[in-house]
Amino acid sequence: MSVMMPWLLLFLLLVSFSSAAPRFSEKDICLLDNNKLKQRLKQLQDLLYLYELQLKDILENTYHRTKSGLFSGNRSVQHETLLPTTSGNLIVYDQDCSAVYNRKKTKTGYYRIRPRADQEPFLVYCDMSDGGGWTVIQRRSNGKENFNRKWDDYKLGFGKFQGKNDEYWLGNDHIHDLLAKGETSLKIDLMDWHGERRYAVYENLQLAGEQDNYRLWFGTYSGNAGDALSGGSSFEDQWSASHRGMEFTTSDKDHDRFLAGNCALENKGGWWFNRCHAVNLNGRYYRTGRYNGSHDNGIVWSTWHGMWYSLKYSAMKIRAPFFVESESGDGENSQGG
Ligand SMILES: [Ca+2]
Repeated sequence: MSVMMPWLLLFLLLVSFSSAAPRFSEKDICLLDNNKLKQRLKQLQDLLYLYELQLKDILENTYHRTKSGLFSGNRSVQHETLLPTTSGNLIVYDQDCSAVYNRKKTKTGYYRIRPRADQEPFLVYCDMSDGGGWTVIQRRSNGKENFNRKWDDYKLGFGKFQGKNDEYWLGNDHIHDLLAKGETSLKIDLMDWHGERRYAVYENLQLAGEQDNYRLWFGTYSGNAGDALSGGSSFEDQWSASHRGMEFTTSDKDHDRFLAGNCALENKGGWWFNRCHAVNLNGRYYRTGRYNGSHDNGIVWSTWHGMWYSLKYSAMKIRAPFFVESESGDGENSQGG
């Protein structure tokens, strides 16, 4: 009997397996494999695109060429030029809000950060809720700030940096420097005029330098606001409205794909316009949700409320992906007023 028992067990195991196995037909397995391959292909295409952008950036961006060390034989000389030139300034600034958070400064508010040692520090709003460590690069909340501005304003940043509801654009140069630190996720918090909230997360946000007109790149979407940055659900929408790979356009510098005009002029703010958009968080601030006009120029997130609804609140915030533990937070809890 003692020899028979293991065989009996094995037999029972085999029977239970064989009865469970037919749940997946060969066709199902094929479909699963096919889906996995498609996902992998998409990831590889995204990567290829990213590397092409980076290569373009390296080849065209003289800053990289002179300072990266990749193209320089003498690394020690390059290193010396990046050291502080004055010994009097002993204040060490954090590179971003994650660094602030990691130093146990976990109160939401304004902090001075310095992503690049060779540039001056600047104020930014650190959202320490929602997991903490978020650097806020854009906020709309009350319509007090004029976002219909030109290239240099969007390049350097504008708005107020005092109250928790103050509206601002951090500046394309600052955003570019922050993103150059490494892989970064973008989270966008949205609220409509009924107080309902939605969010969108994009992995691997990238912004080229000014030489490439701050061209935008981003990876996989997750969230409950819909993947509007990719242009919407139909291929036609994506072709004309996706913001992936678009350059930044303002009323005075047109880099959009709309040949007959300037999307920033029509839509009252600088953005990564295509021809023209499915998202425009820098549009005109309407004090009601639904709006009319000759152009769909409100604060738009098309996959949630469509093109003719202007949101009450938006905040764009960035953080290293390893910080992202939960995507279910309702984000910034500020109210428009
Ligand atoms: Ca144009």
